[in-house]
Amino acid sequence: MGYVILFIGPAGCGKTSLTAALGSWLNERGISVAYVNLDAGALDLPYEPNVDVRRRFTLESIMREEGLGPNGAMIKAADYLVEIADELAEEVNGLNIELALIDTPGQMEVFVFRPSGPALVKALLKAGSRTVALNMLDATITSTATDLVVAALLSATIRLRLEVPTVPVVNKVDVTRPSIEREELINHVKAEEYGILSDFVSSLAKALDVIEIREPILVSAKKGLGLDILYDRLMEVFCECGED
Ligand SMILES: Nc1nc2c(ncn2[C@@H]2O[C@H](COP(=O)(O)OP(=O)(O)OP(=O)(O)O)[C@@H](O)[C@H]2O)c(=O)[nH]1
Ligand SMILES: [Mg+2]
Repeated sequence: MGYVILFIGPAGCGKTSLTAALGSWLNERGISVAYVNLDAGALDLPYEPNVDVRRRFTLESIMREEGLGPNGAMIKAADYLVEIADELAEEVNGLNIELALIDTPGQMEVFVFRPSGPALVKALLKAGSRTVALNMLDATITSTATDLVVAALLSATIRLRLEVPTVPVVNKVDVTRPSIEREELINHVKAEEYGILSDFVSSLAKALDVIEIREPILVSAKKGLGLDILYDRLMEVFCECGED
């Protein structure tokens, strides 16, 4: 049985960079990792993928062969992922490594809200892999308390769609660091928004406590910041999800 980390997040938040950065960090500490690329549109990757969806199809091949534009091809690629989910999961589970790092397609909504993400997770669990989803956000567009509540909400949404534990992560903190004092969060939210929306976001902040979505981990894939804290949190979550 292997451990699997899925890197999920909006376009450009740093999924590919963090996959590579965490992989190198783990390798330097003697932990063997495998890289899995699920992005059919990726060109150059900063890591050498052990499993790569592009060996089966690319966005370009789909566009050319099926006469589709980039958006149609992206959706098609996600749908093909459903068909090969079991094969990919077996391939990942067959690797002789401690951790598999799975870099997901650029557009998270295609992965999370269409059937491909849930199908892949189901296949990974069936193949015996213990799986955690890292849900990533970009610090440069996550600066307010309300943004952090939205981040936690997104984490809850991913957990509900994929049915695996999630760890919220804010990347690019070398550029800017959001303030995340938990006790202050609701007051911050109140200060940021007014009227109905304020009450709504405050209620969300409280509701998220109930399902124990925790504060995001602040990292920088570029500078290698926060990777030790991220690793500790991941290990905690892997232990917790192994208890049932
Ligand atoms: N400053 C800074 N830039 C970063 C960091 N991580 C990634 N980037 C930059 O953000 C851009 C996108 O990074 P990627 O790793 O390709 O992000 P991604 O989420 O894989 O992107 P898509 O797969 O295209 O959606 C690149 O220009 C990276 O150099 C970081 O920690 N700090
Ligand atoms: Mg990427």
